[in-house]
Amino acid sequence: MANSPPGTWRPLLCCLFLFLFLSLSTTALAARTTTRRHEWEISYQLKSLDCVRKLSITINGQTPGPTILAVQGDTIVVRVNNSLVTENVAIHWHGIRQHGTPWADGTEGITQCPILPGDVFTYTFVVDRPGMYMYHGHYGMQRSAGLNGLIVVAAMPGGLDAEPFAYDGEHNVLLNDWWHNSTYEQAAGLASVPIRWVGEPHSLLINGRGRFNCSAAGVEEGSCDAGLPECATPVFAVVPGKTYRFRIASITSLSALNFEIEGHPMTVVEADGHYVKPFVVKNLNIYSGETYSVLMKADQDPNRNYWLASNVVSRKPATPTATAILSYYGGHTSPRRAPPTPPPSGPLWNDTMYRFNQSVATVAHLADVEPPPRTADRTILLLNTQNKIDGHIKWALNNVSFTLPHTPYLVAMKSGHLGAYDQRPPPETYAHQSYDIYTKPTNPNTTASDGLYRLRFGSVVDVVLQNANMLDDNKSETQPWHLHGHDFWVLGYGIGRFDPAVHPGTYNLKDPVLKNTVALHPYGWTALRFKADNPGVWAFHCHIESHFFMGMGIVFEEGIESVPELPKEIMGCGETKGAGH
Ligand SMILES: *[C@@H]1O[C@H](CO)[C@@H](O)[C@H](O)[C@H]1NC(C)=O
Ligand SMILES: *[C@@H]1O[C@H](CO)[C@@H](O)[C@H](O)[C@H]1NC(C)=O
Ligand SMILES: *[C@@H]1O[C@H](CO)[C@@H](O)[C@H](O)[C@H]1NC(C)=O
Ligand SMILES: *[C@@H]1O[C@H](CO)[C@@H](O)[C@H](O)[C@H]1NC(C)=O
Ligand SMILES: *[C@@H]1O[C@H](CO)[C@@H](O)[C@H](O)[C@H]1NC(C)=O
Ligand SMILES: *[C@@H]1O[C@H](CO)[C@@H](O)[C@H](O)[C@H]1NC(C)=O
Ligand SMILES: *[C@@H]1O[C@H](CO)[C@@H](O)[C@H](O)[C@H]1NC(C)=O
Ligand SMILES: *[C@@H]1O[C@H](CO)[C@@H](O)[C@H](O)[C@H]1NC(C)=O
Ligand SMILES: [Cu+2]
Repeated sequence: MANSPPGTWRPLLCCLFLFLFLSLSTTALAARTTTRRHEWEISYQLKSLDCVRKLSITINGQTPGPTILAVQGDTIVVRVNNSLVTENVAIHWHGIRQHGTPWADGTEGITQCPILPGDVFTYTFVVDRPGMYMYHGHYGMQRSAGLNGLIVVAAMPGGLDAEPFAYDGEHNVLLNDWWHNSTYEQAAGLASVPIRWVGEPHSLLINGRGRFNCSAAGVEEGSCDAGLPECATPVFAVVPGKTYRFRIASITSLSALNFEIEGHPMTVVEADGHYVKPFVVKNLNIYSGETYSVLMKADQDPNRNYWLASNVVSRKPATPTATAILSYYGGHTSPRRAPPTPPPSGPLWNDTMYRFNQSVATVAHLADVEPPPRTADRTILLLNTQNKIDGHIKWALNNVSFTLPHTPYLVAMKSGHLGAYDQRPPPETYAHQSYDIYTKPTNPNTTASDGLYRLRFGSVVDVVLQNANMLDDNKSETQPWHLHGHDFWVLGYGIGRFDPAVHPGTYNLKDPVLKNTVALHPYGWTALRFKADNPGVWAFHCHIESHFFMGMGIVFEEGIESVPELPKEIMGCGETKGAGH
């Protein structure tokens, strides 16, 4: 080491640490962990998820795709064969931090080139923490076309992360929204002047099933069949007297949802893979990209069925309630019989404080408190606005609308292709003292950029998201923000203008929950803190598919110098043509 030329040992040391970390996390647990291999063929197929036939992206013929089951510490290997014929693909492992494998995050344009039609790409990564996670397409709007599914990681038996609660059985619930329009039509509509907004979903899905009204207007003759088993109402069976863990995830493209099990209060015990201080809800608000576990006691009359219901909140609903059935084993009723009552309609869609209160109530479990650093090294204030570029409607952060570069940052930065993206860093703040968050932007024009935020490796970063009025009068929407490569502490929420001189004093530094996705409420602010300790390039974006498409995201880089040599397979596009493929 002493003989190393100055300046080179530091990155070497980082590599060494990374190597040690990787080998520790694989060897120390090696005795008990498993490598789980999956072979996936991605193809378009005609599916009738809500009884209406639609061209959908499937994995081995299924949408949602197969659930990946694993135990904490396992290595997951997914060999993806792109049989979409005329379309690229990339798959993101939502909530998996990819320590030591930043090239496996699956974000096209950020961590990898897209997988070309006919090509095969293998994702290999470790699931180092128990919890419920998801995977989904991260190229164009493919997530909305059906490319999504669940990852369920069980706690290592007797390990440090064992659950601080008990249950007898479990069920998985994947919530989604669904349109009959193709994602190409939606994308073209979003990019048009005037915009053709995607509109409210045609259906809501529970575990990939919904029910569209085949007699309703606009259904093409012969394309809707209410009798298909594919769209039969899902049934969740329970044994009387037992306690169930429902793992609930939302992969919606647009909708904020509310989820309820009729007549059965739920105790929230986990969020985004972290145990939370238990609290009881009649129904649960869940935003796109979030996961929760709730405990439910099967203690009601077993001789009737109950609804599981999902409703749109936060936007004026124009989509029928999604339903499934809760049925007791041994009860005197058929498991498929519709419950005798109408399905729950959820709370008032525009009761922002009701949802805000749930956000505030979600704090770390006493047994799982990981206190955040007391202070941050850097604070980035991000104003969320709706804007225009040449008449096209966009979203912007601090007046910059995000575009993806043609060469993935990870590849460009490691190989010194400085021309591949805008070298000017985006703004750290906005005119927070004078900007009126309650009125439309006075000048809606903005500019696009693919510049990124470079973070000092190991530093502590605060991000405060500030919501504002959109281009329409008196309108501000909930934005679910998702960070790749990390969990962040949720330090606080507010409604109104964030004041950097006042609000940091109200932060919860005692028991904040760690999450990877968080709501920014209408006209509100949300404050987050994370450690820039994962070498790589990571997206931070609104999880509403069309909002990200319209520029609602940023990118962080940290510790790029200690990322080891990249696999060739992630290259082959933009300025790296000739490499890889
Ligand atoms: C991908 O799947 C197609 C269709 O099943 C098959 O013909 C092809 O051989 C597969 N490619 C690879 C590299 O496995
Ligand atoms: C979706 O399809 C319907 C029926 O064809 C059409 O009227 C509507 O404009 C489409 N929406 C978008 C956003 O393309
Ligand atoms: C389905 O749509 C038809 C036509 O609009 C309507 O008459 C009927 O009541 C609807 N059925 C349900 C269950 O909503
Ligand atoms: C909420 O929306 C309903 C209509 O869906 C409306 O009648 C009510 O006034 C709204 N409440 C608030 C507080 O805006
Ligand atoms: C939210 O919580 C506050 C403080 O606990 C309470 O006063 C208020 O009634 C709650 N609002 C709603 C809509 O639940
Ligand atoms: C915004 O940009 C458009 C051109 O795209 C231009 O016509 C308009 O004058 C600009 N608005 C302002 C307030 O500068
Ligand atoms: C945003 O940027 C545009 C174009 O550079 C400019 O015209 C506009 O005034 C800016 N808006 C704000 C709120 O800073
Ligand atoms: C917006 O809300 C304010 C305050 O509630 C009200 O005075 C104003 O008339 C509203 N504007 C529109 C266009 O609805
Ligand atoms: Cu958004």
